[in-house]
Parts: sequence; C-alpha cells; structure tokens
Amino acid sequence: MPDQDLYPVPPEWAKRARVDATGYEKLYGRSLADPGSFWLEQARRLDWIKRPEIAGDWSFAEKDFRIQWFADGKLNVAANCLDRHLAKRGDQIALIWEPDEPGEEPRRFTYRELHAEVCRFANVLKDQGARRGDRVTIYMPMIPEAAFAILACARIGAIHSVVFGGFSPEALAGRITDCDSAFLVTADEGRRGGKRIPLKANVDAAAERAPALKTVIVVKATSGAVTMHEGRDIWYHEAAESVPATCSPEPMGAEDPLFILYTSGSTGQPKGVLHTSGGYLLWASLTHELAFDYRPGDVWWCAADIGWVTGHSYILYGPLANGATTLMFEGLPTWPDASRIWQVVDRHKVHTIFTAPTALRALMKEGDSFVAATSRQSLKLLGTVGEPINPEAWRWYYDVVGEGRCPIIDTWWQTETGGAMIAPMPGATDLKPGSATKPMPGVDPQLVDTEGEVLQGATSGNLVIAKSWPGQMRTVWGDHNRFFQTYFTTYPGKYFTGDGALRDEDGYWWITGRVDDVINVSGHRMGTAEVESALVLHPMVAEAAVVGMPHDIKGQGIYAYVTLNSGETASSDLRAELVKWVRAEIGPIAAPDKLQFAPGLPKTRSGKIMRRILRKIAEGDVSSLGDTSTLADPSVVDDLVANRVV
Ligand code: 6R9
Repeated sequence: MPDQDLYPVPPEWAKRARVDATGYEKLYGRSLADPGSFWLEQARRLDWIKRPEIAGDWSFAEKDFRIQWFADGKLNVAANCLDRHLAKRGDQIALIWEPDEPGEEPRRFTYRELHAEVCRFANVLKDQGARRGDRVTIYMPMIPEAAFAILACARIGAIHSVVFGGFSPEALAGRITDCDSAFLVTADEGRRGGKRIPLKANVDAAAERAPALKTVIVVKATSGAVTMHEGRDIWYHEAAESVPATCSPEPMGAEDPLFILYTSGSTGQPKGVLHTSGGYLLWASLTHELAFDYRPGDVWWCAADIGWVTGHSYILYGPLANGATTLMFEGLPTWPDASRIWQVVDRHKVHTIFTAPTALRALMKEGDSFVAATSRQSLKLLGTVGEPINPEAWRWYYDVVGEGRCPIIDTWWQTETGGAMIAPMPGATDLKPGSATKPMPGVDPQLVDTEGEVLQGATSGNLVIAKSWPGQMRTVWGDHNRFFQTYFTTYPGKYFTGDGALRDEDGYWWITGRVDDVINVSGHRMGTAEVESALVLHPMVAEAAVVGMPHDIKGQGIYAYVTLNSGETASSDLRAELVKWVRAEIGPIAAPDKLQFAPGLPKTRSGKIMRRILRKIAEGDVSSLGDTSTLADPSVVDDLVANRVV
C-alpha cells in the first residue's frame, strides 16, 4: 500500500467551500442514482438556445454502441464563454497574458474586449470561407490570438484542431491531412525561454505535404521574417482591419463537434479525439468549479500549453464558461531562472496554479531558494495533472510552494475524458500525497483484472469507467470503428482508460501509470511509477524513469534511468546505493536490475517521458528507436544510447 499520510481538509475550506464532505457524498450518490434528473439540473449552468430535455443516451455495448448527451439541446459554446458574461462582468478581466520576456508588459482583455476580438477573428475566418463543420488547424504560440482563433471557431461552428506549436512540420502535415483541414491559423514566430520558433516556416514545409490546405491566416507576433505565399497566405492584422467587431454566434446542436485534438501516439498513428459542444463544455465548466472551488474574482492560472487538452479545458473553456479571470503564460517555468512561475504568481496575484509534476520536479531540483525569494501570499490552491505525482514532489509543492496552507488538487483525467475525472474538492476531501482521491460526480470508476472480472475492496487493477459522462470523447475523427476497438473491446461494456490504479481501504484512487508501463517481475506486478517514486525520494535524485526489459529468469526485469540533482556526481557506489535504496523502500522485487545515470530523459514537449524509447534502449534494440522528432530535446537519446548499461 502506498504512503498513507493524511492531510485533512483545513477547517476554513470546509466552511467556505461550495461542497463539504457530506455535500460530496450526496452529490456523488445522486449523480449515479438518478443521472437523468441530476444532469438535466447540471445543464442549467449553461446558457442554451434550446434547453435539452434528455440527458445521457448511451450504450458501450457493440450492438447499440452510442454516446450522446443533451442531444436535443442547442447552444453556442463561444456565447457561453463570452456573451452571457457581458451584462454582469463585461468590464472584468477575462484574459491576462504574461509574455515570455519578464520585462515586457502583460496584455489584459476584459470580457467585452475578448468578445470583440473573438468576433473579429470569426469574421475573418468567415471572409476566408470557413463555415460550420469545416476543420481549422491552429498552430500557434501561447499568445492571446490563439485564444481568439479557438473561440472564433466555436462561434461560427467550425471544428478547431489545435496542433502544439512544438510539433514538427511532418507531424503538423499528418494532422492537417487526417482531418482534411483547408484552413490554418499560425503566427510568424513563437517565443519560449528567449528562443524563437519558426512557426510560419514550419507551416510552409508542412503545406508541401498537406495538399488539403488552402488558406493560411498569419498573426504577426514577433515581426520575424516570413515568406507569404500569394493566394494562400493572408496577414491577420490586415484582414481584421475591415471586419466588424460583432458576429452572431451560430446555433449548434449539443452533439455537433467542437474540436479535434490529436493525442501523441504511444503506438501507431495519433488519434483525432473528437469532443462535441454541450457535454464537453458542461464537463469543463463543472469540474473547474468543483475541483478548484472556483469563485468569481479568483485569478486562475493553468500553466499548460493551449496545444494540449489541459489548455483547452482549463485555460479556456472551463474558466471562461465560469466567468473567471484566466492567465495565459507564453514562457517557461525555468527561464530566465527557476523563480519565474512564482514571480508571475506574485505579479498577477494568482489564486490557483495548475501545473504538471514534471515541472515541479524540474523546479525542485534547482533548490528552494528560488521559491523562497517570492511571496506567493495570493496562492490558495495548487493543482497538478498529467502524470502520477510522486509523494516527494507533492510534499515539496505543499510545504515549500504552498507553505502548508494550500490544498493540492491532483486531477486524473485524459484527452479522451474532456476534464477531470478523479480529483479532490478542497472543502470535501482529505488529501493523501500521490492519490487523485475520489471520483467526480457521474464518474463510476472500477477496477478489473485481465479477464475483465470486476474487483472489489482495496486492491489494484486496470482502471475502467463503467458509465458514460458528459465530457467523454465521441469518436476518433474519421474512424469510429477505431474508437470502439481502442476503448470498448478490452473490457466489453466499459471504457478502458489504459491506466492501472489502486483503490485503498478508504476508497481513494491511486493511478499507477499506463498499464503498458507496468512491469511484471517474476509474476509480480510492479508499477513503474512506484519505483520512480522511490528513486526520487533519494536526496541526490532529481528524476527517474523505469521500464521493463526482458529477463531470462524473472520474465521481466527493471531498468531504471536516473537524473541526479545539479552538482551530484554519478558513481558505481551511488548506483549500488540507489538499488539498495529502492529495495529498502518497496522490497527486493522492486530493486532495479540495471540503473543508468542519464543527464536528461526523452520527453515530449508536453513533458511526458517517451517510455517507448527508454524500453527500446533497455532492450538493447537501439537500431529502431522510431520517430524521435516530437521530443523536446532529441539529443538526449544519443547520450542514453551511448551509456546504455549492458
Ligand atoms: C490530462 C492529460 C492522459 C494520461 C492518463 C494517465 C496520465 C494524467 C494524471 C495521470 C496520474 C494524474 N495522467 N493525469 N496519472 N495522476 N493526476 O494529461 O491528458 O495527455 O491525454 O494524458 O496521463 O496515464 O491516462 P493526456
């Protein structure tokens, strides 16, 4: 069983929060007992053109497979995020933009201003011929115009497909082609950590391989040199000069597509995850409010990139639907130094920060002084998402960043789920470091064994979700059969998350990592996250990644990659010490068979460790590492290969 330290709900949170412990039990119980009336009531949080009279209509069974929510309702998502706030909070700041350069002025937009910007962008898209149902690829840096473009698509009923600005031309071309997108929005260049990213040049290269592309709208962000292609490319600022700042929102069915988001493929082609309008927005908005006890006036900062689902749901859709002030950051947490995040928090009086464990570990490695140099008095809540958070990083976040006063909201979810699925509520849920705690209303998680047998009580297994929820993805773009095959056939009748999890005696959920990352050592299951967590507990270790490797006797052995804190030196003594350390922390079964010191780990630009590459290296299969172009720093792979432990 994992670390069972309990951090009880602080009394002031129990008092002030929307939902306390009893409230949670009631809410959750009702959501499962009477989903029809529960969800129709929840649907009232949105502004409908036609209010729905049916809630969920779904079946995960092959013969009548379908997923629909609020199917008879009509709404416009952008109007929900903008227009409906104008009367009450038109002059409230909706969006704060913090630039890459710390010396540069932030930009701020009130709801009224954001509304006007989105309408202008919508009119430019329409002038270029974009219509309801058309796919618009958005390949943008983290600048306000990215938000305008996304919301403009929602306003006119076009389907946006945001491609992370760090992806290569090849990856971009594949995504344009897969959804047959004739329109693309980009910028001359992006900036991050003082470096320039040639977005427009990447688009030019991608366009050669993406014949579907007809129109490229270019936002001038850095004024860097670009080549404009006659007949294909237009400058946004020129096109926007002559369009009105109003544009009536297109009435959309709740089940009309809102966006496609390609998930970084661990195997095969990336999948175009499709989300629709009503259920998705409801889910983003409800989970933002409940998990973070969001209150009007709170300054909210989700530090993800807009190119990932976290950016979609928690920079834009959830917070804006709730009328929040949302912060968008162009830069990097470690640039110019490891104080930057906390300086931004102080500058904008941020109430809640929502970031990823990998960022926390990177900052933790630099030492506490960068945090201590800032005030952080405005912070009330700390969020995390993206991977299991190791208890050591959790405690650092809690003790050093939050100085023991801010509950940690560890949200487990996926691109496929639209928003948080398992997460605490600050006024209701006692916390355990490393546990995402309890399910959100309507979420029915179960554990199954490899045969699909549902497991009861405190145990571990494969995490499935037994019932549909409004934020669930509806299909894989262009391949409905792949959607069914990928998620509903492993355990028939249930949505399979691909994650393993553990449920403890208190009914708390602990995500142990992707099931494909679980190692089977001598018939015993070993979560890679658990071994990694043990390794990073060692005072000299900054980060660790563990994969399985073929082993003659045990079936699978454990191969560990370890990054040391700055200033520490690798040695064979330290290697032996770390193996002993894990043995002592978890048990002999978890002791790494091989341990390689690595100056860096291969990570996607969203911070996920590419285990596929680590597995190949561990297996000694270094000739077929596959595509490494989507890595944040492809050069780390060379070092890993050169120093492989044989
Ligand atoms: C939102 C997002 C989904 C996968 C998911 C799981 C891992 C996300 C987590 C977590 C443990 C958390 N994951 N949040 N694991 N604790 N709080 O990250 O979506 O990029 O699709 O990744 O990330 O393995 O299956 P996505």
